[in-house]
Amino acid sequence: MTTPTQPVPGRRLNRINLEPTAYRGSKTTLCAGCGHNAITERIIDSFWELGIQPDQVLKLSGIGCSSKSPAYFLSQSHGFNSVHGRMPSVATGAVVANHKMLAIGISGDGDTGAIGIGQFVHLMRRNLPMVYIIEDNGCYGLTKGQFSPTADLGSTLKTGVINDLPPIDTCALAIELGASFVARSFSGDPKQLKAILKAALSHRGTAMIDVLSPCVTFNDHDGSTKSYSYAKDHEEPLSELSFVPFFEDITIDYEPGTSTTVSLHDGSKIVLTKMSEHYNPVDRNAALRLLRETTTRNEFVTGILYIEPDKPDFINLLGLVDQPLAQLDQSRTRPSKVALDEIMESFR
Ligand SMILES: Cc1ncc(C[n+]2csc(CCOP(=O)(O)OP(=O)(O)O)c2C)c(N)n1
Ligand code: SF4
Ligand SMILES: [Mg+2]
Repeated sequence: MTTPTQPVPGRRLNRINLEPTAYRGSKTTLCAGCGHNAITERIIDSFWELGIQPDQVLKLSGIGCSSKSPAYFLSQSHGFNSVHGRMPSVATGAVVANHKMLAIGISGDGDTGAIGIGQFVHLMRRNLPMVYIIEDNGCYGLTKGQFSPTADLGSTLKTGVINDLPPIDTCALAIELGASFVARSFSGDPKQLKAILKAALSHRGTAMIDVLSPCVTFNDHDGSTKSYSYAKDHEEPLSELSFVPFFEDITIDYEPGTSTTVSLHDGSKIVLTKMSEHYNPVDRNAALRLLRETTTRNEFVTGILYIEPDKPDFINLLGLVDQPLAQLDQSRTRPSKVALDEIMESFR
């Protein structure tokens, strides 16, 4: 267990008496200015502010610059850097083995949308309780900037090569497949990203967040739709988003009739104010329609696009006992000789 620091005047401690440094990892080796580093900072802030015990966290990833990120946060958590595109199956095994752990997976648009698309699809439809972040830069940063499947039609590489394939919208795909929390954000929008991350960490089910995260080395030029300037000019926040954790009693001011509150299973609340007219975040068809309409207008819509707080997660669906499988005695996980003999007998 991470040892709490003794309260010292002037030190910032969270509700479990840990300083922000207890949530940091090793020093980043990514390029200065890479969007992935900004996401790492917001992850550290969110875990610290929520007061999550670091050794109760599983960090998972695939391969890519993005997938290196778990090394840069929560050094006292459990981590597994899997094979390219195969993080969902490792996450599924780990969460089924111990559903008391809080799992967070970091992937890239290549790791998820190309080699890992098959695994992503099944993760979304299973509603495995975990936070799944795509650090989306529209390219394969680690292998020197080739187009990824989220690159927009007509966008260009630095060399001038034009992308002639349509993109995969990972948010639309996740909603279609049954993910119970789907959001989009931008690494350059720290306030919104932190609110979304905290809500995702408090949600029970798959929380999929696609975060536009510019690659400053290979994909931050005119002609890219995943650059800082393009994102700043085209971002359309769906609402103003506040997150109220279950352990805080905060009142949020808003004009009557202009807000929607979504309650999560642990008693935390997401308060969405200044919503786009008629938008209802619990309406799946509305979310898909919104994505289609805004994409057609070349808008990059951000916020919590869809949430279904009460959808049964994979652990409920499997009917697992409360005690983690990994901690059960063999007498409860292995059929006895008598039971096996009975089964064999039944095949005669
Ligand atoms: C099985 C396998 N195929 C291909 C590669 C080469 N490879 C490494 S990272 C990567 C793409 C990474 O792109 P993305 O997931 O978008 O991450 P980014 O680096 O952009 O953050 C590829 C194709 C690999 N490591 N393993
Ligand atoms: S190559 Fe691109 S994605 Fe990779 S660390 Fe550098 S800026 Fe980030
Ligand atoms: Mg990428």
